[in-house]
Amino acid sequence: MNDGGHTIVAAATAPGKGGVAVIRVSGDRAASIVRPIAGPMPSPRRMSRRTFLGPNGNPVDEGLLAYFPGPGSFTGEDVVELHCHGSPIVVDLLLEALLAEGARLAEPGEFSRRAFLNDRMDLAQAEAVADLIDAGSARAARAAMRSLKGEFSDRVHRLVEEVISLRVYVEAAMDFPEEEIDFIGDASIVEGLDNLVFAFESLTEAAAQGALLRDGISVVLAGPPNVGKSSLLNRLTGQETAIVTHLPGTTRDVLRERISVDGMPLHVIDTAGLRQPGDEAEAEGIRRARKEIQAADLILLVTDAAGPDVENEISELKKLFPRTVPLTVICNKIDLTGQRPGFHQSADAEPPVICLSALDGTGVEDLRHHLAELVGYQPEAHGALSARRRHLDALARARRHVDEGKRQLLEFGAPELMAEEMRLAGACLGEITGEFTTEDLLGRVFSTFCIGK
Ligand SMILES: Nc1nc2c(ncn2[C@@H]2O[C@H](COP(=O)(O)OP(=O)(O)OP(=O)(O)O)[C@@H](O)[C@H]2O)c(=O)[nH]1
Ligand SMILES: [Mg+2]
Repeated sequence: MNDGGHTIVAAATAPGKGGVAVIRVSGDRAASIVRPIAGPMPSPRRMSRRTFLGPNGNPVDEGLLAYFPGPGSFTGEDVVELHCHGSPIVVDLLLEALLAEGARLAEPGEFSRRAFLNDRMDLAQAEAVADLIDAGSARAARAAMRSLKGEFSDRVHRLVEEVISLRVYVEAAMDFPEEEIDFIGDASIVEGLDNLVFAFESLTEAAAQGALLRDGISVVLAGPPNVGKSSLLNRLTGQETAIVTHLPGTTRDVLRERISVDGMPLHVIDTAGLRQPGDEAEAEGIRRARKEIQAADLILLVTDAAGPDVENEISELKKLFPRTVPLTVICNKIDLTGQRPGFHQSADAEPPVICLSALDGTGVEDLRHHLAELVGYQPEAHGALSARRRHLDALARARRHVDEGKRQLLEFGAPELMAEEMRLAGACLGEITGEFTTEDLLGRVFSTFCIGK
């Protein structure tokens, strides 16, 4: 895909009918490709009214033409935009005409990829454009906007500078071995390392909030049949999404619904009750349920408060769940038992329990709070930065190198190893902004974008 020489074209607006559609052309030949269709270029960044010609030279629409010469354009190349009426037919005809003049259809994310390769924005900013478009809430959009403006990248750069300056300081000292240097007693280095760790923590916190706002978490409702899993799904979504009956084994297909807890997206997944299956369809349902359980961020093990031997049931089912996934027990149907609704934590090693009634809704609010708290979501916090798991992963790896470097220097008195760890930390941070990238990483990032972005 690295044929920067090609001029690319795509509709920048969503497919379908609308008032206006925008076709974007980018590349060295943008102006000459558009000229036969819409005439000579207007003055830069000025709209000019034109008749657009289709593939056979017949007029297909009246619209506006805009010209953004590189390198000051979105992609850094010459960009031309045709604003036509939002008719899928008109858009197709104009695309066909532009392709016939020698443009190539853009791949997903190719405009943004060119913007990145031409230094118009870094990788985290390019991702923030996609996040702004995909934002599921006003808060997620604000977080994306902050990252788009470069707030996230700036903070990553500041970390990189800190890492470099500590490394340079230590390396400079190593160049004068005759002067015995006491790193441990050196207040500026100890303070520098402490500040760095603090900066990592605060940036990770802001990025983690952003990643939660963007991706949310997936919560699987699992448990024996007839305990009220589907009823709880319906209660959470406020709709009759799932079929509920008094018969055990009602749910077979996996049902997914997206809800929001104070702006954080939750993907709630209802599954078949776990038991010895009665028929083939149920067996398949249970197999799918187990697959969802393996992939969950959080499992809600739903139980029937009025059922016999609940304790035993819980301990049997727990064996099926992956140990790494957090588990909360839902004690449902308390309208039948009169138990106190809300959060109960028995012993430390035991999973927390939320008592509720999916039937009348008592205790469901406690469950919402619990979910937000469990993942550390702070609805009131300001300053979330749109971020992805990729960023959190790079931050965590960089942080580990910093911790290790600190240990090497202060515990083992090994400045050269500390310098090396700092170099590695810097490389991890560079992955976020795209200073250190591989073709593979770029492919993964931009292929998730849509065409025309
Ligand atoms: N009293 C009472 N009944 C409930 C409650 N929640 C669910 N039920 C009833 O329990 C029965 C089973 O509910 P479902 O939601 O279908 O249970 P499920 O766990 O999805 O069952 P399967 O899909 O068969 O695994 C239905 O008759 C519900 O009306 C509750 O909180 N209180
Ligand atoms: Mg069900």
